[in-house]
Amino acid sequence: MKLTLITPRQGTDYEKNIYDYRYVAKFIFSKSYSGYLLAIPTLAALTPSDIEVKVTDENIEPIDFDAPTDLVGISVRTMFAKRAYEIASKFRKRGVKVVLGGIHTSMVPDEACQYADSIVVGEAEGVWQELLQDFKDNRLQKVYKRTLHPDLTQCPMPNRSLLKNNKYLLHIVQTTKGCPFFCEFCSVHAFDGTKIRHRSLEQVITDIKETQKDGIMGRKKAIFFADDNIVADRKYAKAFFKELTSHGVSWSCQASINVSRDDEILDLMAKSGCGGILIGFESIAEDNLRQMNKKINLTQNFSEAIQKIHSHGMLVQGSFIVGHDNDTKESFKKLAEFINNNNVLFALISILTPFPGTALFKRLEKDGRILNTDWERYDSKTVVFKPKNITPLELKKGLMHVYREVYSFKSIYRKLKYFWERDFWKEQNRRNPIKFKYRILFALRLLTYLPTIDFERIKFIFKILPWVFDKRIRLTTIITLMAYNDYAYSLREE
Ligand code: B12
Repeated sequence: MKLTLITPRQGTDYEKNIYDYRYVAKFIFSKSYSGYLLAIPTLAALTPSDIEVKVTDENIEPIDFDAPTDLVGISVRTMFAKRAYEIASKFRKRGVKVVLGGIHTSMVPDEACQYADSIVVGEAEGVWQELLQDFKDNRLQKVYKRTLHPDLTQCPMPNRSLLKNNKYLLHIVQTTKGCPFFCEFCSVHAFDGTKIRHRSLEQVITDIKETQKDGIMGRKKAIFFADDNIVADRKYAKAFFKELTSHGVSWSCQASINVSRDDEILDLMAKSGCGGILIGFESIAEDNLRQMNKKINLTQNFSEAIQKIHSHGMLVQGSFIVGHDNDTKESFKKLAEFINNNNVLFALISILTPFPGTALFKRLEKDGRILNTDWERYDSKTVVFKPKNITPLELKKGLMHVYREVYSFKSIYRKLKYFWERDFWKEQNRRNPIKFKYRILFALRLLTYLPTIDFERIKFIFKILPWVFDKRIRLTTIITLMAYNDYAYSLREE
């Protein structure tokens, strides 16, 4: 039996997605993509060995719709649900049975059922083998749903051997699942549960060792931990970071803001190779935080938290949402100033998006404020609901304003200088030095960006050129920031 597992591409202008790093890869003439969906190697690992598995990620390769296959499994998130349904329809037309799974499928099962022969609601562990057996026995059910969340210590290690690993810049690993918070815009508590479940340290370390077998530009690949909050279970997290320290891994993660209260944990994170922590600040206005029920953020001074994390040698990647009910036209300027004044080098700004299954979706739907459910537009940079105090166009323009303010070359340079003056990347550069030949290549590549009429860019390139040969800077950081500048200016009003 042949099974094909598919990741659909992310929207039509998916190349202009701040998360996908194609922009960054382009700088080094690479076609690499950020990272795979962990669901795919997870499903591959759960599949019995007598089944031949093929994996296709449409973000890095086209789908062969004529390839021989008996069953297709597609992972679905809202922003690529439309494409997932198109793919499913094409295979079904050919008579191939299709199974859909993932967060979107689980939040709108009735919709997903229309496009599939079978769906999995929730996590696949514990139902996937049953589904495959039913398929073999020709009695595939329409819906498979597990009532209890799986014990992660009993789950197999993801099987990454089928992925085209050389096409990805990062590896994705997970240590825990679940989230005890009930933020209005998020569906994680409904999907993964509120109790933190974790894999055993042995499982995680074995998994990590496996990922360190391949590299990029002569280095081992960095890891992004797909936990919602890597420090949710502090005792476990500390034990894990201690264990990780001897493995020489570079990594980044998501964590809640209260991580900044614990110097011991920050120290362990930095020592074990953490270079950046993505924190969901969501809004700098208290009334917004209250409305979205993000209680944890109300207990902390954001500026102090950022400074504390920076003082441990880790960058804060700040995630902010615009379009809350208390946001006005003035909010965008304030947000851009906050990001710049606090030296948040990497800021991710999203338009509030009512993903299905969230309390936010229910509230806006009840109030007749959902403008459309064209899932392709649920990409966090398109307005899909009626904002309260501003128009949809003002919201989009506000997003563009913030991006352009924080990623203007002037402001990138100012922030880079701040970190350069403090020799911020000392430890990372010692651990992972950049070879001289790469510095030369980098300088030459920068020069190719000169024939442009963008004077800010020209000034920036001349100012940072000497830094390229300075050990205090990280070239990957410069590349990423230049890519983000491109992204900021690629945003359109509609
Ligand atoms: C890691 C992560 C990221 C990483 C991405 C890394 C990557 N390559 O995946 C980063 C930080 C870049 C990111 C960014 C964003 N993310 Co995100 N992210 C996550 C997170 C925390 C974990 C996902 C993960 O890897 N889980 C581990 C795997 C193993 O679990 P899984 O994918 O759910 O798969 C299981 C089941 O779903 C099922 N399954 C999945 N697929 C299939 C397929 C079949 C056939 C079957 C049978 C079963 C099945 O079985 C699997 C095993 O149990 C989730 C939250 C969460 N806890 O799920 C949010 C989440 C997926 N992200 C979300 C969002 C909104 C975003 C952003 C839009 C945020 C923003 N505002 O900018 C961006 C968009 C990026 C993009 N364009 O895709 C939402 C998506 C909501 C939705 N309805 O689609 C989630 C659910 C969080 C939330 N707030 O609700 N994200």
